[in-house]
Amino acid sequence: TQTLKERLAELIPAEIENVKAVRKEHGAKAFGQVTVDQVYGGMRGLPALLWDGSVLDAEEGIRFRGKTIPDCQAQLPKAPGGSEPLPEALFWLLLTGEVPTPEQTQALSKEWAARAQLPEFVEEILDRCPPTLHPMTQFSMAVTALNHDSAFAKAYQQGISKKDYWGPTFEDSMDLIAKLPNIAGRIYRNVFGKGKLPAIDPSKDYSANLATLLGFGDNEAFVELLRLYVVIHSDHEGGNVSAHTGKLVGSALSDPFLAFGASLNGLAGPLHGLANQEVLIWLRKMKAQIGDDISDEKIKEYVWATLKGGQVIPGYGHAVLRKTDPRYTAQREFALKHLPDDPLFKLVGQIYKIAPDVLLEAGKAKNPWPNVDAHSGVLLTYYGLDQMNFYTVLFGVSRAFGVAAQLIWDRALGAPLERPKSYSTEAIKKIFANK
Ligand code: FAM
Repeated sequence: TQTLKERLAELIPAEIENVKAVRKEHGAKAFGQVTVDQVYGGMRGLPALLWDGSVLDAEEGIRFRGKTIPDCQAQLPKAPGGSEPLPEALFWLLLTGEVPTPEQTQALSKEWAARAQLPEFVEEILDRCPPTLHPMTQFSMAVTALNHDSAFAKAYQQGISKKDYWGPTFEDSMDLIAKLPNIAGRIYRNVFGKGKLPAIDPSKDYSANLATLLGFGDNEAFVELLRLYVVIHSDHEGGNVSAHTGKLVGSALSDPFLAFGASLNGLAGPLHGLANQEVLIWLRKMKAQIGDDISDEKIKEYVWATLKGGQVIPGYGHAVLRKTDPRYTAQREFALKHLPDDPLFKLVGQIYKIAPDVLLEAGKAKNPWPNVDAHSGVLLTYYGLDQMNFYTVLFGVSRAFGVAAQLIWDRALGAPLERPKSYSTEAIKKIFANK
């Protein structure tokens, strides 16, 4: 069975030529103007990054190498007896644009299980953290510390040729992804006191091992949820904060551990990955304030009160999407299948009927619809993983797939150091004074 690295080595030369041809023919052409508002407004819609792994359409949502989430659920290999796509197959797809065979998928599971062990000093760093140190901070510290054994950093010191950068980047990326379940599991057990970490089972797939390390491995429905969860949170084109950060830091030839550690610090922001924790906190506060008789009217009042308090409705809105996030829909369908009568699931559905109209009436948010975070915590809570300040760690485990895939392709294509131009307001006033 051909390995992922062998298949990638076959694909890279043709893609280098493809990019050369596109730049030769179109390189000097302009997308269009950049407005002053885009400079002040967070670069919304600014054509600035290249990434082939996934593209986000405002109306339709994410496509992974052209495939929607339902396409992936239909076409990607599953675990024996499972119905959700395997993250191993998603990683193969992100990197190659091809669907791997079940054998190739299984080989990835084994490869990651073989590379899963953490260096002892990283385990000690995690064990020394006070439980009051946020799980995301611990996560980023451990990932950054893995730089200690980076193949890329070592190769660079030994004078590797630029055309070979992608090889050690691939090796570091495989080690990174493989080691995340042990990091996440160790943090979870340290912070929430769930006993000794079990060993990785080399005969199990990535999600099954992750579930076991968290203490939920004997619940097949939870393992299936993790498979879906890791697939849908993996990549969301190149411009979201965690993907963009990883790409930028990697462009300085910082190795994948340093680059993904930076991504995690971006993901830890409440407007990005931490939103899945914020949603649960918001739901809990709403339930505490309203009590058990949660009528539409009371929910509407609570949503308005949040907005009037100058806070955002967590789990709603998006910088690109202008429709309900298909990652929300995929989770809703999972819930309808596995936990249709769960009260918290029903509450999320009730809010879905009310919050968009309030956001539309408030008139500020360009997208009043729910995003991926509106639903994820409800599913994890149902299965007993109800420690919400751990949720973004799971988001981070998944996002490593997209960030690592980008880093490998950036090095393969010789992506240069990223260095956009900044302006002062004084300069902007001068430039546009007479225009
Ligand atoms: N609740 C209240 N106000 C919102 C809002 C929401 N859910 N979404 C946007 N707005 C406001 C936004 O704060 C801005 O107000 P100001 O002009 O006062 O700053 C205005 O509407 C225009 O913003 P926008 O252009 O519609 O959205 P942005 O592209 O600036 O921001 C988000 C996009 C995701 C940061 C924003 O929708 C938000 O804060 N959502 C709540 C937090 C959240 O759920 N984040 C997770 C996003 C998810 F995709 C992820 O990355 N995991």
